[in-house]
Amino acid sequence: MNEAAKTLDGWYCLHDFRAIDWTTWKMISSDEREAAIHEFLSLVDKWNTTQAAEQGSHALYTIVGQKADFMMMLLRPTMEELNELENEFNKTKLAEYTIPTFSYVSVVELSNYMAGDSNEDPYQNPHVRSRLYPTLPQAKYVCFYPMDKRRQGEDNWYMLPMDQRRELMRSHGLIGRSYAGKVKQIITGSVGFDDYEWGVTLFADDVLQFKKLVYEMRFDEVSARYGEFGAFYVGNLLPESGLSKFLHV
Ligand code: 76R
Repeated sequence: MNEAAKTLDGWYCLHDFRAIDWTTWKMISSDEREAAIHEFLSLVDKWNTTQAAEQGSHALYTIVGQKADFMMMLLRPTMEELNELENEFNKTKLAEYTIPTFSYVSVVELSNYMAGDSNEDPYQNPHVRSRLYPTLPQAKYVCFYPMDKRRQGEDNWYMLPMDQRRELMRSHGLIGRSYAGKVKQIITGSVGFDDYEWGVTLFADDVLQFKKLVYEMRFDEVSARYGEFGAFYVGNLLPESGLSKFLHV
């Protein structure tokens, strides 16, 4: 019997990480820099219009550490639109001074481990819709990492029967819920899209809550036995009003 968890899939998601080539950015005139910032702000303005029409969402964060300088997280109804967005950015003046360091392609995902029995169409449920098509919060901090569920010897998530996975996910969900109001998580599925199976994006106003939550989950069987993790990125909210300062040299 095929016991794959059923998923509900929402907006497509691109996490686009860039470093800034500060050396060449400093070499151009301040007028050119102003024009590049202005052009980028007009692009963000277009994203704001899309977001206000609930046809997508976006978030900008500066990244701490050498893995990147900033991240654009973009959500759109189709893969084509995501692709257009990244190309549009790549054609801007600012992009000439950025170096792509990492990207992640996925789709907002809810799985049915915790779902109750119901005959209603989940895609019509307003609560489900708000999670599949979320407006990203303007939280002060973001944490992103890709992850897999292990498939190794005795520890093979994909060989476990549905009932057992559901039980394990219940305990996972309980830990998660104890962070309600402190950490908001968006799970995006990326099997067939990118190198890991999921992207985990966490938002919080207290950055320490990321460490506490991820640490606590490490002791839970789902993560302790079955979790495999990629690189972690942590960053600070980059509001539009802060862009000029961030790019000021
Ligand atoms: O969707 C739900 O809220 C129901 C319960 C739930 C599911 C099905 C849930 C709750 N998660 C689910 C699925 Mn989760 N989650 C992670 C990580 O660092 C680690 O150890 C793991 C990374 C965190 C921090 C986290 C947080 N979750 C998943 C899946 C898909 C699994 C699959 O399909 O096999 C992954 C990969 C994953 C990973 N999870 C929660 C949280 C939090 C904070 C919650 C509570 C959400 C809430 O109740 O509001």
